[in-house]
Formats: sequence, C-alpha cells, structure tokens
Amino acid sequence: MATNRTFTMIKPDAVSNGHIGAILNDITSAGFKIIALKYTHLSKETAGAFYEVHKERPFYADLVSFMSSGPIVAAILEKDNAVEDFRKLIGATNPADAAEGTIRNKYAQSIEANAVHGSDSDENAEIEGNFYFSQLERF
Ligand code: IDP
Repeated sequence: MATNRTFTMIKPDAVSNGHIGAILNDITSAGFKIIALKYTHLSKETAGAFYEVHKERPFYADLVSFMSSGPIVAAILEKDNAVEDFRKLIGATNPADAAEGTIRNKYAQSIEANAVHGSDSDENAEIEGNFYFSQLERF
C-alpha cells in the first residue's frame, strides 16, 4: 500500500538558477506538506553514497560531480499517494520529455541537471529521508 511520504532534493542547477522559492511554491501548491527541510552542500563522498544504486551506470561519476558542485535543498514531503503524485509533479527524467507545467519542464537544464529528485518507491522514500534527516529534524 502507498505510504504518504516522499523525499526530494532541489538540485544544484535549480538552486544556482534561483528557483528554490518557485519550486517550493509549486510543491506546496500541489498539496504537499513539508515535514523536514534542509539547505546543504554535499561532499563527493556523500553524493556518491546517496546515488550508490547507480554506481554501475555510465553517468554515475558525472552525476556525483554535479550533485556536489553546489548547494542543494533536501525535504521530506507528505501527501496521500506521495511518491506517485510527486513523480507526476516533477515529470520525466529528461526535461525534453517532461510534460508541460511539470517542475522539470519549467526549471530543468538537461537530463543530468534536471532540477529535482523524487523518490521512486515508498521504500526508497524512507531510506532517502533517513539518509538526510535525524529523528530530531522531522515530525
Ligand atoms: P529519476 O531521477 O527521474 O528517478 P534516475 O534514472 O533514477 O532518474 O536517475 C537518477 C539521476 O541521474 C537523474 O535524475 C539525473 O540527474 C541523472 N541521470 C539519469 N539518466 C542520465 C543520463 O542518461 N545521463 C546523465 N545523467 C542521467
């Protein structure tokens, strides 16, 4: 059964292009409640650990460099059917394929610098939220 939480990051491209406020506004306007929020800058080691599942993929090294190239915003979000609804709100991985009005359609630069992350399953939402936030930092 779907849980009601997902995890997101506003990636370095969207942060450096000044889109934090607009993206958070899109997220809350779509009915998501912010449960935890953090502005941070990942080291290469931390970005590498977060994307460990993609270690064998050809873009892994570039992705780790990109994700540690500047600050990001991490958040845990709550809404009914959160994981699926959030994936719809952000759109396809490649912004060229992202539906009109989705966050990636509006703010992403490329398939790599694609503005936001959204968990792909309830299990990963839990793992990813725990990666960034302690019990004291969420409620
Ligand atoms: P998702 O973020 O839409 O779930 P994944 O396939 O899980 O997409 O890939 C994780 C991240 O890796 C993407 O959001 C994007 O930043 C990057 N990525 C995915 N495919 C490519 C690619 O073909 N070239 C470069 N980067 C990619």
